[in-house]
Amino acid sequence: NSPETPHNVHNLEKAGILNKTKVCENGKKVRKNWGHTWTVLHGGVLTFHKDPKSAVTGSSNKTNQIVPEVTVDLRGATIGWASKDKSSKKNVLELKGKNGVEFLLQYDTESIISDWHKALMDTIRQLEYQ
Ligand code: I3S
Repeated sequence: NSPETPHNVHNLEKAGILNKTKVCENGKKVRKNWGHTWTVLHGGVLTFHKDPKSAVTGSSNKTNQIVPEVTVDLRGATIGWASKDKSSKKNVLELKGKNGVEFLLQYDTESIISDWHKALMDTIRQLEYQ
């Protein structure tokens, strides 16, 4: 983070495992590929990491398997509960980035996904005022 990043953005940080799939890229629908992803919210950016199980690695060192895969700039992004037609799963969030990228984020435990919803909403809102 640059020194001029407001303090309130630094505070809005979160990390955890989420079930996620991309559904759109450059505004075009792509095939779903659900997977559990180590997800980090930091400094107004959401980063998804490669699923350790699917990461290609010649090493048994687990730390080598945590590889950033996708970042979503939350500036100008939208977050909300996905409508029922988007997925048969429960507790599904829809994250739309400004560049036509769209993800579904899901977790069976409602409190966990609700916390992500709040954190993402707050971050997106804070970024509007910068
Ligand atoms: O929106 P869809 O096409 O019903 O999504 C399902 C498919 O992606 C399916 O895989 P196939 O592409 O092999 O059919 C997945 O296994 C399902 O999980 C997807 O639906 P849900 O409702 O789970 O998002």
